[in-house]
Amino acid sequence: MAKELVYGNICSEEAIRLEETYGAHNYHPLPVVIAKGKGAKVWDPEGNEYYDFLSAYSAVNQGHCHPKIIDALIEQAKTLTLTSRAFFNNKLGEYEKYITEYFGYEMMLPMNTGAEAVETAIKLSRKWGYEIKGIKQNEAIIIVAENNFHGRTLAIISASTDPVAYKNFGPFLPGIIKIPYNDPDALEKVMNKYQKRVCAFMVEPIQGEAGVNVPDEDYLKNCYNICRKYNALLVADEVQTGIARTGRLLCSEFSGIKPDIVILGKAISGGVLPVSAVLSSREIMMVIKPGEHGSTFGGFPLACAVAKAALEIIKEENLIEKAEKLGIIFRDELEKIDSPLIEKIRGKGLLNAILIKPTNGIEAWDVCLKLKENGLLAKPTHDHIIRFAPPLVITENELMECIEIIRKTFAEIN
Ligand code: IF1
Repeated sequence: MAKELVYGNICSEEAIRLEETYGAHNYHPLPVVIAKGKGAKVWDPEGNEYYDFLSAYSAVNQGHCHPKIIDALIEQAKTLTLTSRAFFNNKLGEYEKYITEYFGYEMMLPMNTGAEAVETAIKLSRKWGYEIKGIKQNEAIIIVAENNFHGRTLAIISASTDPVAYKNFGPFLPGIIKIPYNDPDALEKVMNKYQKRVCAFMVEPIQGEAGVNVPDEDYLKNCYNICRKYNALLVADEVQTGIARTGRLLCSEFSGIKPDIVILGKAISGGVLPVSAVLSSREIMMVIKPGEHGSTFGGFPLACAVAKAALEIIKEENLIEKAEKLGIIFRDELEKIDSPLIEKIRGKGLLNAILIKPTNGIEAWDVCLKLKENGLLAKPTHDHIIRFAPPLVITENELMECIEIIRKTFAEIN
């Protein structure tokens, strides 16, 4: 007998049936239905409570439905939502000034999804290559790292080494070279060979989808120096690692370098609206002239109000320091769990993962199902890796409660 409804008017079973009947099967969700979110917690329609350890892939760093962001959304929505860029408006310039000063860059280009911002960074890098570096027309090369994840558009999957992301979607974009991640020598070799044609090296400071793949401490700095040596741009995709997630405002700060171009998304809006941004110097950004790039909603007033509130929260609630402090506690406590299923624990700040060693037919998916039963939502990436990324607003007490849930789950599932 299904439990009575607490949130909304559709029960879990019906919600799943409707998605499976009418929606594309482009995901394989964990069998849980979320009807309400607040802070680090979510609830299903029957009122069962879970800790959210995915945070919509690091888009909800500020916690679900943060009141300050929701108030900003409602206030602005009553006044003006969208003008398009055919006209000026009274919110975009103020936001552009705020976000460029916030991250320490001269200019920004506002987009909506992370993938659109990545596409923007690719176009910007190529145009900079032709017009500033002097690369021959249609010869520009962008270097990327194997096992990357930058989004789902055709240009971006042309850079992917994951057959699940690119199979049967060809033909692909030319001018992309893939090299091993965390291997500066591989970058040096390709840069040297194609030095007149390379416009950029685009890389995630930590590879999220690849399973929270943390490179050597000096990796990004070495890549930065190689880019300087060959007059190419270092483009950091911080869509997932940015906005305090790893214990710094930007993960690239750990390397002590400032990427030439930074790509932001997800938690810029605290998960309330799709908001993304590309940040760079004036010299780079000004290669794009009126009419050469844009989007209907890019930088719309509603997004400006929401993003400004979401970024203010990061500082007001000290979420950078919190992510670093709680991340250390989280990894230390996970290391104490004695289970044949746990092969490795890795991460930075509150972006962490457990590499599962399939044992007695038990896999990461089974662990996630048991975690769900015990009140914590996490999902495997690449079969055997469970990513743990709670909202950064999680309290230390809540985190300790979650560590107990994880400990209990591994004890039960062996
Ligand atoms: C899916 C993955 C994460 C990203 C980085 C750009 C984008 C993403 C580093 C594009 C988006 C999302 C997309 C979502 C699942 C999730 C994901 F598993 F796909 F790879 F987080 F790891 N750069 N990542 O992580 O941003 O266009 O989605 O706004 O596509 O399944 P987007």
